[in-house]
Amino acid sequence: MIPEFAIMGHPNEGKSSVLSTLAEDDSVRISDTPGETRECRTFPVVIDGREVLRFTDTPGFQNPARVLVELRRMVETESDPLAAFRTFAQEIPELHDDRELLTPVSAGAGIIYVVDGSRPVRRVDRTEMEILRLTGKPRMAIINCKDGITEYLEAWKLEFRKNFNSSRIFNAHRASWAERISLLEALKSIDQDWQPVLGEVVKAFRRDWAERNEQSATIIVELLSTCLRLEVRGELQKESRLDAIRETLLEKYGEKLTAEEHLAQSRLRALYKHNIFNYQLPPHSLLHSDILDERNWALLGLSKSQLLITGALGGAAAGLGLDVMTLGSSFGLFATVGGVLGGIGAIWGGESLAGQKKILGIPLPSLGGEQLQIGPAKEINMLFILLNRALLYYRHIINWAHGRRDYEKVQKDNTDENFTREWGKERMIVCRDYFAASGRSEQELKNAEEKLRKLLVKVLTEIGDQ
Ligand SMILES: Nc1nc2c(ncn2[C@@H]2O[C@H](COP(=O)(O)OP(=O)(O)OP(=O)(O)O)[C@@H](O)[C@H]2O)c(=O)[nH]1
Ligand SMILES: [Mg+2]
Repeated sequence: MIPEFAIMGHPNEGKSSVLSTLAEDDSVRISDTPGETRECRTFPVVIDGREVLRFTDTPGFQNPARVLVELRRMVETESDPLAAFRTFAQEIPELHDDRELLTPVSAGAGIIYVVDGSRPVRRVDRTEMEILRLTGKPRMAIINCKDGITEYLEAWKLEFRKNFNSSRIFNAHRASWAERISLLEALKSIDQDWQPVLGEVVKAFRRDWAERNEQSATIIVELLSTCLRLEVRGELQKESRLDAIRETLLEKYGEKLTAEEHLAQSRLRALYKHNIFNYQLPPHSLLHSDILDERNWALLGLSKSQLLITGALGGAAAGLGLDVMTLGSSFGLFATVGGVLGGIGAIWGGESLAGQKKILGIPLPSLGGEQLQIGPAKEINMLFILLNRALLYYRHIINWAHGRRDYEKVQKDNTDENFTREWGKERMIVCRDYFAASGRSEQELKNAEEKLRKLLVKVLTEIGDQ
């Protein structure tokens, strides 16, 4: 048996939004015009190619007062009052829509009743709740506080206690993965007969999520490996203007990094079923900035002690000096490349540049013959910039509810965070070994990649549970 729940309620309360978020389906039609949903439509939840659960979207009640009168009458006289009501309503045009919306329940679906809890309880709500109680089906009420106003919550809860087996607060726009799972867990309790099968559904959801985290970790490691090995070269002519070449090369390098990042982001989006997804990241997000933007390096890079753990200060300290770093200088690839090439530029008046392969222990850009090269990255901070950006994106994606469509209104609800800054020695060593392995044998690299991947699965799980 595949459990089915009909999402019911008054028009425009957020029924379709709740469904979209619960089923992770962004094809559900949502709009601020009451009456957007005109017919019942079922959305299956498919895991591993198998349908495990169904949600049915329904139109809002049109004529609840009349429905209640008729249904009460039928409860007195009929063994299957819902079926009797449907037969009766067939001949009455004004009950047509209400007849429609009761179809799934009449066929055995459980009820999820959605109200916008940011407004007071009205008489019509009591009428609707009474109708649902009379159906005798397992039912749960969901308070979807559209405007975040909570002063009416207690009054709603009081009503719900009378009419429902269980009630929950669930916001269609902000519900995270953890809240979705917790809602499904709660559904188990509304009917004993459903417990075993819903228990299996919850297990399937958890397995599926764990599997997606495995795949996300793979996507991120692939992104890192590609980006860290990335190289761009430019010809250096005697008459070349070094600063111009520097700019061009950096630009190319930055573009390639961005292209790889976008590719990984679109793979992550697909994995979390964001198909029509074109949401903009919060306007202030660092993800809008270029990977080589100095802000990134300051905010998403390593702390000083972490740099020490990873040995990244080895060459750099000599050149830049610790004091520069403690001043908060955005030490990293961009600054170094700028600095190094600035330095070369200064002596580019006829002097040979051959032999200037390493400056500050960082062979980028190195000068091989007539070529200038950026990459592969030799600065471990690069790994952390890319990683933190990937984790930021991951967090945006998993917490972006499918029912949320107000892309343009995205405010500061996601703060940028340096996920790795608090990482201790053990995790830093995994990263350092991975970074160092890129110059070693294929096998060593594979092993190090796998260790990092395993670490990332843990990290992603932590982010999801927050
Ligand atoms: N701010 C905010 N708006 C919400 C939330 N849930 C729904 N809305 C908005 O409320 C409006 C109605 O949402 P729908 O999900 O279409 O409501 P419905 O109950 O399915 O409406 P009908 O199909 O017309 O009965 C849309 O503009 C939604 O974006 C929420 O949690 N927060
Ligand atoms: Mg709707």
